Amino acid sequence: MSLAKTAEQIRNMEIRGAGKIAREAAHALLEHADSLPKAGLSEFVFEMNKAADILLATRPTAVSLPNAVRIVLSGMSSASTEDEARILVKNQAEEFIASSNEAVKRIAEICAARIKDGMTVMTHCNSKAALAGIILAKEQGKNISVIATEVRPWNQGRLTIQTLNDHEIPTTYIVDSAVRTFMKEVDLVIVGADAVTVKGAVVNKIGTSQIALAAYEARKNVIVAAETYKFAPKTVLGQHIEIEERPASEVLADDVSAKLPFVTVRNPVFDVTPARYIDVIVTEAGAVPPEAAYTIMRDHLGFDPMQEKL
Ligand code: RUB
Repeated sequence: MSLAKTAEQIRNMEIRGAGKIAREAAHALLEHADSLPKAGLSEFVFEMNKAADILLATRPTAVSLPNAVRIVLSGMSSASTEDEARILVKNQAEEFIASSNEAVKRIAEICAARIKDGMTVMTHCNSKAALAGIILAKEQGKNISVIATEVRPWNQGRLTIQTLNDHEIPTTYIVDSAVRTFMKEVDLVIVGADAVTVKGAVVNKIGTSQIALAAYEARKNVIVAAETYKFAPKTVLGQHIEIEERPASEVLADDVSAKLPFVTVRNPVFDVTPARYIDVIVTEAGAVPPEAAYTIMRDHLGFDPMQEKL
């Protein structure tokens, strides 16, 4: 598949979920590096940076995307030949994809250890990392059940209940606005992340912060399953995570909106859950308190704020 096609699929959400977006972007860069005709090192670097920009322009919120692009292309311009740069990029892409898949497995083990026999887990949206932990707990023989939300307007909850059903996990499917009503039946909330800021705030699918508030009120723990490449170093430099706002037509059809000239539809697709509502963030490097976000960026993303351009 061409890089432009991958970018299009990320934009239109055929490829979605922060981890998958990162792995597919790495794969697209690998294939792109392979497909470029021999034209010298500087031309190769120019073309790869152009490709990176195309991928980065697709969706603004999931920081896994810029982190993956940076990891895959790092050191490319310091290579001595075009061949060396090409091999470097391809190797780094393969390593990133493999380590991303391994990270999800490790996160699943840690999350599963937190899921005890008899628990009811609430999850929101469709997070591979969060689901991997729930599925593993079931495979370990624990008698668990799940409450999964619908996730308006894209209904990612349908994907989640399909997966849970495939694994024969008893699941209750609820509309997003029923979260607080059902919180008393919940023992643990597990969600994924699109970005974690230096303050330990978690950016995830819209509605996550309401679930976290309801869980806090009911004294239920919220666990975030997030690979280390979901942490956003740019927040150390004072930048904010941009919250993607998608077309109004995803919420209300254009012909309906057209008849309601005084109504404006807003469709932000992520929200921010402050650190105080989160128990732990489970990464492949272990479960850490949200307050440890900076340490994760420094130790696992090789981020040195003194070396970064503002
Ligand atoms: C997906 C979403 C997921 C995170 C984590 O939003 O919010 O919870 O991306 O997913 P969208 P994963 O459907 O808009 O991409 O754990 O699979 O990386």
